Amino acid sequence: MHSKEIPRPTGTLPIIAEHPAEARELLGTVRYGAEGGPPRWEHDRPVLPLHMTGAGDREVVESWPAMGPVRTGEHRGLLFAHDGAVLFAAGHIGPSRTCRDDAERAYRAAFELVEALEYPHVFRMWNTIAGITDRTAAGTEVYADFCAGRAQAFENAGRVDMAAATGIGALGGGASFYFLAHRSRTTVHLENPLQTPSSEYPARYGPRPPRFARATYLAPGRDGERGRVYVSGTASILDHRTVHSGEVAAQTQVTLANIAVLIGAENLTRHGIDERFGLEDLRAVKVYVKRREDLPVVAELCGESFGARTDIAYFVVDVCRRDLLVEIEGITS
Ligand code: 3HB
Repeated sequence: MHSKEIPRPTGTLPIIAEHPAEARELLGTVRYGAEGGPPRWEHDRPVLPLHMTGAGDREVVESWPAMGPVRTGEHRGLLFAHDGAVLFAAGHIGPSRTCRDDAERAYRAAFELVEALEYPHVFRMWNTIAGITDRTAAGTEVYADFCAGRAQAFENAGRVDMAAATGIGALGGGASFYFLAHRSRTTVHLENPLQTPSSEYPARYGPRPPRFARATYLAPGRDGERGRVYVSGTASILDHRTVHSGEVAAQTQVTLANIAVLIGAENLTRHGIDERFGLEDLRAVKVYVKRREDLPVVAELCGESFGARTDIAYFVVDVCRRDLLVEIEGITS
C-alpha cells in the first residue's frame, strides 16, 4: 500500500465548462501556488493567488470559463467578472489574525455585489485561511473568529440561504475567498442526513456557527442535460463530531462515504431532485491533507474510489479542526 509513488500537489484542474466547446473566454483564475495575497488583474481578468503549495510542489491553476461577453469591475476590494449567466468574484479577507471584522466586511461586500449585479444564486464559495487553527490575540480560534464575522454578514444581509463552501488552511497570505453566483438557474442547497447542518453546530465549536451547505445543486441550463452538484469541503464528521481522530485511512473512508451519501439518489430525492451521482462522477477534486506523510494512504483510497476520469489535486494544508486529517471537495460532471 505504501510502495506507490507519493502524489505531489501538482497539476492543472481542467476548465469546468458547461459546454466546453463554447468556452472561449475566462471569467477568472485561481492560482493554488506558492504565494497568497489580494486578487489582481491579468489580461483584464481577476486572478486570485492562494498560498497552498510548499517548496517543490507545482502550482494548481483553476480557470473558470465564460460563456459570453465578459464585464469586469471592482467593489470594495473584490475583483469580479461576469458574463450574464455567472459571476466570479475574488477578495482578500486580510492578513490579520483576528479575522472577524475583516470577514464580515468581505462578506458584506460580496452580498452587496450579488444584489447590485443581480446574480442572486450564490452556488459555491471557497475560503482559505492562514493559521486556521491558531488562536487570535483574544484567545478565539481563527476559524471560529472567521465564522463569527461571516455569520454577522449573513445576518445583516438577511440571507438565510447557505451555499456549498470550503473553509481550509493556507500556508500564508492571510485569508482569501472567492465565489460563484448564477443569475437565473435554480440552485438547491443540500444537507447530508449523516451530518448536522453547519448552522446548527453547538456553541463549543465557536461563538457563531459556520454557514455553509454540504453541497449545492445547480439545475441544468438545457433540456436533457444533467445538473451539477458542487460538493463542499467534506471531512470525517458524523453529526457534528469528528470521528476516527488520528486515523487517516478511516477518516478518508468516512469522508468518501459522506460524499457518496450526499450526492446519491436517496439524498437528492429528499431534496426534490430527480438525479443521482456517484463518486465516479466527480471532477476537479481537491484533497486537502494535513500531514504530508499521509498523502500515499489518502491517494490510494481516493484512487480506488473516484473514476478514471476524475482529476485530483492534493494539497498539504491545515484543516479547520485540529483533529481532522483530510478534507475532500469536488464537482459532478
Ligand atoms: C466553511 O466554513 O465554509 C467550511 C469549512 C469546512 C468545510 C466546508 C466549509 O471545513
